[in-house]
Amino acid sequence: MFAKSFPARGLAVGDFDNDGRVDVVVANNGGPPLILKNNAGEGNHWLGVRLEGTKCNRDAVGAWLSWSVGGTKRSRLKTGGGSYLSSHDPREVIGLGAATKLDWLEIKWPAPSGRVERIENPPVDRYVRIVEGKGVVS
Ligand SMILES: [Ca+2]
Repeated sequence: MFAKSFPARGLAVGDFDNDGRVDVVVANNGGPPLILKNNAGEGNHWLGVRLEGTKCNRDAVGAWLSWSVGGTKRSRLKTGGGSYLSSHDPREVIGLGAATKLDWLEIKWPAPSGRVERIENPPVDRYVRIVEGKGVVS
């Protein structure tokens, strides 16, 4: 809850300082944006991924990301946005908490591809670029 009200019209999330903690920007009608820097979870581990489709759409919107940390599996749908006139950071951040290792990461690329790629022991605490059909390229 905020101490004051804002004429907010759109919200986008993204890691604008590349520290692996996802920040928030709120667009305000007729005023400056509100920027909320995420200071939580310092010292936790993470992996940031930039998906690049070749057969599917280039931003891989609609891809399913699944991963395992310490044997616990989670998954998430990659979206392009969801708020008024806003689009999110195209990168996804996978939080690992105190874990220092990601067991694996699996990407199910959206139609018309449908390809499933599994990356064993991906790097952590950095951003990587994953190209459809080529795995981690940088
Ligand atoms: Ca951040």
